[in-house]
Amino acid sequence: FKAPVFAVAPMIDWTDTFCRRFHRLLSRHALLFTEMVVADAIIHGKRDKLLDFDTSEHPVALQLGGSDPAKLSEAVRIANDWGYDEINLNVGCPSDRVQAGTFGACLMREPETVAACVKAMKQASSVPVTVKCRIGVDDQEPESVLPDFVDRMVDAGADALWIHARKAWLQGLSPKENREIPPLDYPLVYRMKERHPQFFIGINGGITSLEEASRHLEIMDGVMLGRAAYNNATLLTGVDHAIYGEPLAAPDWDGVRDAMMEHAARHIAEGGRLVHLTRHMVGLFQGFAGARRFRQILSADATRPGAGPEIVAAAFAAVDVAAGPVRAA
Ligand code: FMN
Repeated sequence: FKAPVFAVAPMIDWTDTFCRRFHRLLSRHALLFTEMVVADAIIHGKRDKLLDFDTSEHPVALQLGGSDPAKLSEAVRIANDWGYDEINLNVGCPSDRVQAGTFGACLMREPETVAACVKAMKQASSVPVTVKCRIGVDDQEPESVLPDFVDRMVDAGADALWIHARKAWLQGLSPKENREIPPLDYPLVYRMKERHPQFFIGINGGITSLEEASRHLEIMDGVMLGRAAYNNATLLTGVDHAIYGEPLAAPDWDGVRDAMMEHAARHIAEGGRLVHLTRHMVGLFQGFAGARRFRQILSADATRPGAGPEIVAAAFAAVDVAAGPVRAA
């Protein structure tokens, strides 16, 4: 597991295959996470619909939800055939739906269960197994529970840990509030890296720019951006240079447009709708002249029944891409 890694976070309803195809056109190297997929759904549900992705998406990490080692191991065994680059266990998401199955962030209270899950997943997996967690939940004391949690993940053989640097409050806060209200504690996450110099640890939560990301990478092995990467996807066009040291190059916007039109044509031919792809593109070009028109075309014209790939061309044509951003995003 080689540092540095820049990851786009797992986000339910957002980081589906169409979002990831789009993000991949903006960065060749960023690690892209799926939405969380529940182990039971893979075992009993429509596997193709849950697991299919486009080969262009690599490197892509599948995030699983679950707390039963046997089920997680079976889900991993099934998912092996799809060729994901990494399997990740969700120990950070506080949504009600997730709590009902006792998984997600509430597992911060059951580190021995998480360790058993990781061991079982490692045995079943042909690729690295990683964990995404919080620094604690509810009245837990992060200073004491997080070091213990990290130690157990290392002992269990996890290949990496992604830490969302804030607590989750399982009672009283909505999932959205749980991404905003509990304060961020980056220094605590930095100390986990000091404690385990040989173990890959990535940091997540509230990072909004590549400058901030680079600063975290002076200490951490990886940075993971969620909302900023999604809402301001233009940011991803700087990742290959700023994080992976590739030569500085202007984004190939014509290439992005053409590839999205191809993805759209294929998806529509298979019975899908244009909006499944374009809904993820609305936040592109923040700060560019014409961004407003771009947004309007994608949120109105692209949603009409029968809308075709030419709408994508029209949206791009509304933007002065050559001038680049003319005001702060
Ligand atoms: N975290 C998960 O581990 N699994 C999920 O499926 C998941 N779904 C999310 C859906 C949305 C719409 C958002 C905004 C966040 C979600 N998260 C999920 C949390 C993000 O992965 C990330 O930890 C959080 O947004 C903090 O990072 P950020 O400040 O860069 O956005």
